Amino acid sequence: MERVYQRTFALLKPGVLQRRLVGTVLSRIEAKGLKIIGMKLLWLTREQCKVQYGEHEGKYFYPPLLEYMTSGPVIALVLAGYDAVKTLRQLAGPTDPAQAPPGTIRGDYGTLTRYNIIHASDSEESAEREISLYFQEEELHDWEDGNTYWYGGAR
Ligand code: 3AN
Repeated sequence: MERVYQRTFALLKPGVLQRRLVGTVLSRIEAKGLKIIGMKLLWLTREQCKVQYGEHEGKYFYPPLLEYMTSGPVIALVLAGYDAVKTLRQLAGPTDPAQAPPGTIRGDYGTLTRYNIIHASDSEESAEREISLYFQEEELHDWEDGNTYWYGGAR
């Protein structure tokens, strides 16, 4: 199947900052070969959070999800690479960290679903929608360096 050079979106959740794991999680993302093309420290408002997680409104975990996601700052990331959406979802692991295998970010650093470390977009459409919630296009900077070869060649 042809690989698609694409962007994806991630949020490192408040617990990642509070546990001083930002560098650790970023290292995992970088080591995989995904390219950071946008990054921001944000403290989400309830309104932003409702837009982010609107599809879950009405579910039992929705109110605590909003509570948690607005409890402290998050890191918003735009990542680029071949099959970036799938690659990041695989690296993040399943939603429930107890089911996430060791070697995945959720499997290695999380225990509870509510505090599952990272949000990763589930499709290219969601990624583009989520990117536009937090970033202007001028704030994103794609780039190439000598390592591009190892991650699929030039775009
Ligand atoms: P994912 O983040 O793996 O795409 P979603 O979209 O089903 O999973 O859930 C969004 C977020 O809602 C999760 N990252 C998690 O924080 C929270 N969540 C989902 N399911 C549960 C649950 N059963 N209990 C508590 N929180 C949940």
